[in-house]
This record gives sequence, C-alpha cells and structure tokens, in this order.
Amino acid sequence: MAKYTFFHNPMSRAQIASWAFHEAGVEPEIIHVEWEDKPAALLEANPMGKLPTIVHHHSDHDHVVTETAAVCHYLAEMEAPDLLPRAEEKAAYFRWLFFAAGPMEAAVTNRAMGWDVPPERTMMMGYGDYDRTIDALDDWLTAHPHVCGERFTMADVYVGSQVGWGLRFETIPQRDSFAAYERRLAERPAYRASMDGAQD
Ligand SMILES: N[C@@H](CCC(=O)N[C@@H](CS)C(=O)NCC(=O)O)C(=O)O
Repeated sequence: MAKYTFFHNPMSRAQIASWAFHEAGVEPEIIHVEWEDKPAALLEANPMGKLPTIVHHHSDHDHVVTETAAVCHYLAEMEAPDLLPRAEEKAAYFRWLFFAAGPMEAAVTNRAMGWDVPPERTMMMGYGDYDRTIDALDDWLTAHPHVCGERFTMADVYVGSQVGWGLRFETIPQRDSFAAYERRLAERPAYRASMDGAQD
C-alpha cells in the first residue's frame, strides 16, 4: 500500500500538490476525481470535497491534510527535510507561504470575480487592495530569486504555482520578476515531471 492517497484532478490546485509530491520524491496512490462524481472516500476525508486532499497512512492510523499550502509544507516536513527552511530562511518561508495562501489568493480571486475593495474599506481587508498585494510580491521577487533567497524550498512550489497559474490565466499582471521566477521554476525536473503526469 502506498504511504499516501492523493485525490487529484489535473485541472485544479491538486496539480500544485502533484508537483510537491514529485519534489518530495514520493509516489502516492492517485485517485482521479471527476467533479460530478466525487468518490465517497474523498467526501469522507474532506466533507468539502475539495482538491487537493491527501491521506497519509501512518503506522496504524491515517492523517488527512487539505489546503494546498498545508499539503506542500506537510510533505516537506514528513518526506523532504532539505526543502524545509533553514533557521535563517524561516521568516521569509512562512511569511510568503501564508501571504500567497491568504492575502494573495483572496486578492486574486476577488478580482477574477469582478470585485474590488472600495478605497475607503482597504484598511479592514487583509490584503488591503489588489495592487498593493501584487506590488508586495513583485518587490520581493525582484530582489530574491526564490522565496527564501538563493535556495529553492517547498514554499516556492506554492508561491510559484500561484504566480504561474496567475500569469497563465491572466489573473495577475505581467511583471518581469514574475516571468523570471516562473522560468526558473519551470526548469526543475520535478516540476516538469508533474506537468507530464498532468497531460496523461
Ligand atoms: N483552500 C483550498 C481550495 C481548494 C479548491 O478550491 N479546490 C478546487 C479546485 S482548484 C475544488 O476542489 N473545487 C471543487 C469543488 O469545490 O467542488 C486549497 O487551497 O487547497
């Protein structure tokens, strides 16, 4: 039995987890999910029926992990310590991992839905406004080749995917830093292997 069960559909955020599995060098049992016919095992593990959902079969018990950023970090914790941040990298690692999963995800999806924060309400929004959010990440990636600086870590799988998907679906603007970051990450063998798998 594989150590992990991975509920997957390539046209979803599960593709980010697929890249994370490849980076971690772990081969899960993949259960392909059709949106209109979600398996009972998925709904049992995650009543929201959202992807990615993974189940870690650990000794005599199972652990369910949902939320893409958490899945990425969990796989690094459990399987790929080299992709965890070193002491001096932790601040940037957690800052931008949470930034991408919280403020950035909210800013980008709200904009894609056609909703912008009224200027007088930006103080109460976690991301302020869309432009400020995008500019913050642009500034960081202009000054740093990866989330933690020179070294690739698991945070780049998540932050890089947000940038890559954003550029592809035009939900984030073209910026030199984003394009260069995407190109750098696309050279990784694990990224390419996960994309090959997505086309099967
Ligand atoms: N907060 C979740 C969001 C997951 C999510 O919304 N996944 C979408 C696909 S990208 C999904 O499973 N949609 C199916 C549904 O809602 O029925 C995460 O970050 O993983």
